[in-house]
Amino acid sequence: MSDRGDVIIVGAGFAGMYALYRFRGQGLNVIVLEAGSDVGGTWYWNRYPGARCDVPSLEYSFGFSEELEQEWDWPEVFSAQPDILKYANHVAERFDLRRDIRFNTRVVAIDYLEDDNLWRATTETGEAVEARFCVMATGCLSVPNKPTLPGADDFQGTVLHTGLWPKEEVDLSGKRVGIIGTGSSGVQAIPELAKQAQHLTVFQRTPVYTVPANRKRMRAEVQQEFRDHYRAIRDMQQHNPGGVSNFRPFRSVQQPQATQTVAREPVSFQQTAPQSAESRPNEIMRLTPEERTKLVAERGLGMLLTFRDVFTNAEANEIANETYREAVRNMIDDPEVAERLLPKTYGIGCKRQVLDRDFYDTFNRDDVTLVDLFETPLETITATGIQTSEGHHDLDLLIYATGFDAMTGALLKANIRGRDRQPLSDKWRHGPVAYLGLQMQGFPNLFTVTGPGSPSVLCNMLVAIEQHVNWIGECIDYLRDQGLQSIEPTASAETDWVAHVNQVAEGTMYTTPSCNSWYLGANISGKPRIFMPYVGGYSKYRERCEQIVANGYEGFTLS
Ligand code: N01
Repeated sequence: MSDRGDVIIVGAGFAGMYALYRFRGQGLNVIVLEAGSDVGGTWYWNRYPGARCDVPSLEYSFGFSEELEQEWDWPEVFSAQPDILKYANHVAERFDLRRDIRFNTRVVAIDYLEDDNLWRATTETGEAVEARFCVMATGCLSVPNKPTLPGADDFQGTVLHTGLWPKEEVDLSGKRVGIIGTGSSGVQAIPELAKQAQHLTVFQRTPVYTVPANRKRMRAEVQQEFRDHYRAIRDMQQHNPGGVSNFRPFRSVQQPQATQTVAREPVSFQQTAPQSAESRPNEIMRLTPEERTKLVAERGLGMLLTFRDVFTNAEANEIANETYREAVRNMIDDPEVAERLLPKTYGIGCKRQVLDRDFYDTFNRDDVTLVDLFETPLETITATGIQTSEGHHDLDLLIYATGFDAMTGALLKANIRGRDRQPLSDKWRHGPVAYLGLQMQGFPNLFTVTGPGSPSVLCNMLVAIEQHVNWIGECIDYLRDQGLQSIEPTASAETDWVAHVNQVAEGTMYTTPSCNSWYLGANISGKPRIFMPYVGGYSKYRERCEQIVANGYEGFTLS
């Protein structure tokens, strides 16, 4: 006997939480299934030391409740994981969300019951839940990637993954710690691990471009100014390609230039365009080598991201890359270590921008060793550490900071079967095919929040989530009002959208042949190489979604 609701939501991260709140408010009976023991999604699982967000917290927050906006205090400009998880918990309590969430409930299959036009979700304990609608709120970076390395099972020490970090305190004192991976997770964790461990060995494959993160405490005046302008700020987010307002407090900032530490210029991934034409020429090509070096020395590596041509012109990009490398050489005491840390095989802008706190300084510590896995490849993991071609590294604890099966991983892992029992894995064998990143043909009434082909990870996630959930909520209301039973895209709308997603990504730094990023699925062996998020910009995308609705759900079949 199955439980029956109107909507099944899979996942209780920010997407699932807002979807529950929104759909419940529409009078729907909602059942949320969550594998973790509590809310928070990515912020529930990624508890590794140093984890924090790369979008300012006043913007990376829900906009659906004015009361919530007014009552929540953020301690830092870019919050750390514990503070974001506190916020998620607060939202769950404030809106009494937990009563409709089944925790510790992992979904292992999702089947379309064609005769009844229902979706059935089956959990690993055999429990089944049925509903007319199914909303996958499973996140873009929620399935950790743990590469199969030779000898991995032999290791006798503790093994951890940054994306599955334990809730209990991990005591690193007196321990020899190894970490594999230098993406965003590794770069954030490394300085913190180095402070706690007896010795840290970093196993690096591809070096990273990373710029200093904003590390400012939140000032009450700035927070108040945001609160006073929140409606306008939310509106500005809707008109920005990255879903951020870039609102600059003016009342609360008395002497902006004089009070800032210029070498620690705040940089978020959306800030890739110059702020002011006079102070920052928007073409790096127009600066002399001396001017470039001076700019970076005085104002930090993040300045390289403010030149527009760095992202549009290969020559300008290489100038920025070389300026970056020169700056890193100056930061690292040991020239051999410096050389290993320099990215040389791809350019700035190909991957998700990494932000750090003291990443390079960490490699000047005596208790930190950098191992270059290209120079001295990993031969095997042993009972006591890692054997490379150059020697054995003794370890008590090994951390994988090896990323995620991004965008499609969680959807495919859920074993979704649509009409005629077609598995989603079959439909997506050459890469994800979806209309607007919201729905797939052959999977009626199943929606994906921030699915492949939508701005998702290239946008402030909270803004992207709210837009998708609102769209789905309105769609369900529309179907009910019209006495309709189902919605799904037409095959041609879906194909055209995928072609458009590919076309806008073409010619950008994201898709250059030298670029191997998780955006392209290049971090997972055998995954089709397709640029998965929509790079055309959030505001344009939102307008398109609205237009499609205004045109009577253009490209969808309603029945
Ligand atoms: O994962 P990654 P991540 N042997 O895929 C290495 C978000 N996030 O978890 O490049 C050795 O970027 C791999 O090396 P290579 C953010 O969107 C955000 O760090 O494949 N090494 C690479 O160095 C981010 O982009 C925040 O050669 C292996 C690393 O592991 C996304 O999550 C913080 C290997 C993986 O880097 C993913 O970041 C954290 C192998 N077999 C995460 N396999 C913030 O908000 C992989 N690697 C700031």
